Amino acid sequence: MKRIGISVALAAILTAVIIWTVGFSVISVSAESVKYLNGDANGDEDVNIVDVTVIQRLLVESIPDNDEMIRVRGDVDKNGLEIIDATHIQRYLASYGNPYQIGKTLIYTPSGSGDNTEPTRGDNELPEDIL
Ligand SMILES: [Ca+2]
Ligand SMILES: [Ca+2]
Repeated sequence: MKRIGISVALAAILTAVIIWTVGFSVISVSAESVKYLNGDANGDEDVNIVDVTVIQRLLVESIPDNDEMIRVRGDVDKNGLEIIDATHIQRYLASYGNPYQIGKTLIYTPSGSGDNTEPTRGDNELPEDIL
């Protein structure tokens, strides 16, 4: 009878450790995910001409991107930050269409395992309506 009691106690302790570990992992993963507005390069929760300027300045290395989030938020077509991303934002601001979900809330997960909604069109490919 004493052995059964010890086994039950060990099982309870093991279960508690597993629950604590799994719970901690879930908290860690969710803490890494970041919501952002696609195209909001400076992270002020608005997409406007300042974001175009921030992208241009980052590309000529006149401002730093310490946490790499300017590149994430400004890369509207999700193929790396390039000057065409600034152009896409300018076109969005001028109401020439929005094929890259600019202004939509997306989720960035640094590991790449989460929902990094990818409105990808292709490498530097312009929307057909401007070609
Ligand atoms: Ca902004
Ligand atoms: Ca891009």
